Formats: sequence, structure tokens, C-alpha cells
Amino acid sequence: MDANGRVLQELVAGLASGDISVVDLTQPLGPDTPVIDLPAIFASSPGFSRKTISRYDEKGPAWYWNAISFGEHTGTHFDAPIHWVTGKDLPNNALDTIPARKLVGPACVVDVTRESAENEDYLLTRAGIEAWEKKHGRVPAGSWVLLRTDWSKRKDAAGFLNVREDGPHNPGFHKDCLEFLAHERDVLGVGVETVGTDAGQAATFDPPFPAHAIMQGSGRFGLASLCNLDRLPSTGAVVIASPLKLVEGSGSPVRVLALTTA
Ligand code: 23J
Ligand code: MN
Repeated sequence: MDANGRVLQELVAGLASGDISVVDLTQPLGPDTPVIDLPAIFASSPGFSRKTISRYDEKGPAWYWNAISFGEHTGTHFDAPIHWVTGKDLPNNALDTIPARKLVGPACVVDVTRESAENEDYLLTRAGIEAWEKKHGRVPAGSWVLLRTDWSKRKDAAGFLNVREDGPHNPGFHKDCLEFLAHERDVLGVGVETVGTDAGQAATFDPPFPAHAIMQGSGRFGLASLCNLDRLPSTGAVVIASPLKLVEGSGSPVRVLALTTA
């Protein structure tokens, strides 16, 4: 066996011994899964729903199965470049054409729990990422940047969506940070614990929804409604985020797994 074969053998041995663990970054997907609240002038997304086809009954005596339906951007989900108008003409921009190679990559976890607790509209800036790099090293090309806010610990939908008279409030990224990650670090994309990759107040930003406009506009991805980021090291974890291969899909619910030795 060659050295590359041994890497995979060591991976399997590490999983068997528990030296490598699999952390599930996915929220349960069901009728109670919260859905993003857009300004009323825009169409809203349906949440998750389910109809039983049969359940060991006259409609299917030995089998149980359901028909499910949901908006593509429901629960823990993946944003493809075609989701945003800025990414609409890019090559391989939909779920059925994104190369499989891009569905696996290293993670950089940026902990802004303290800042987000103090200010629910906190935005990670370019300076914030540069401070993270001083401690943890340069953000590698092809990596996910995951924003740890502990927002996933808000278990009730109202607290999670945090909508007030002036719209939703939750932390996110400043446009300068997104430009830096896209064009100076060539990241795979950004992931968050909140309902979408953009900050709650991002409809009012210039450009509106900068995380979508800049990430999807440069062929990059998004992951929303992640959890268990508190179980990942700042660097070293490997993320597998593989959405459904929907023809011309703009996004889909996704089971996100992280391999870690921490
Ligand atoms: C459509 C419009 C605005 C936003 C979103 C979708 C999402 O967050 C999403 O799930 O992609 S902000
Ligand atoms: Mn989305």
C-alpha cells in the first residue's frame, strides 16, 4: 500500500479507536424547524411538511414511508451560487453541477460568542478575521469559515429568529470581511448557526444581504442553521457538507458532519 492508501487506513483506524470523532453539525429537520422571515413585500418560504404514504397499514402492510416537502432553504442547509442573482451565470453554480470535491474541506472556526452575547447585531469584520489569523494562522484556500455565535442554543423559534418591529436581529459578517474571505483567502464558503448566512438586519445593508451577494456571487457556498460548533477546534476539523443533487437546485437541507481529533 502506498502513502496515500495509508492516510485512508489511518482515518479508518482513528474512527474505530475514537481518536477521530464525527461531530454532527446538523439540526433536526421537522415541522417545528424555523424558517427565515423576509420583509413582507417578498414571497416567503414554506417550512417542512410531511404526509404519510403508508405505515404498516392497508396502504402498505409491511412498510412505512412519507412524502416530504419544504423550501430549499429550510433548516440546516446549503446555499449554492445560483441562489443569488450575483451567481446566476457562473459555471457549475447549481447543486447538480457543483464538483463533489468541493463538498469536503477544512474548517476555520471563529468564536464570536462573547461579541454576539453583547450585541445581537454583531458583524465580524476584516480586522476580526485578521486577529483570528494572528492566533491560528492563515485561513487556507478551500476552507469553510464557520462563525460560532452559540445562536443554535436558542431552542425556541421566537428567540432563534429574534424578529422585532424592525425585522430580525442576529449576528453575521461585515461586507469587508466577506470580500476579504472571497478574494484574498479563496474560501469554500461561510457557515453560521443562524437561520441564514446574512445578519438579521442585512436587508438594510449596502449591498443588501452581502453574505449572499458576495459569497454566491464569487462561486462560493453557504451553510446555515449549523449547531455543535462549540465542539470543534479553531482549526483542524474536516467538514463534509453534501446537499441533495437537485437539478438546478439553489440549495437543500444537508447533513453536515465534521471529523475532528479534538
Ligand atoms: C432569500 C432571501 C434572503 C435571504 C435568504 C434567502 C437566506 O438566508 C437563505 O436561506 O438563503 S437572507
Ligand atoms: Mn439559504
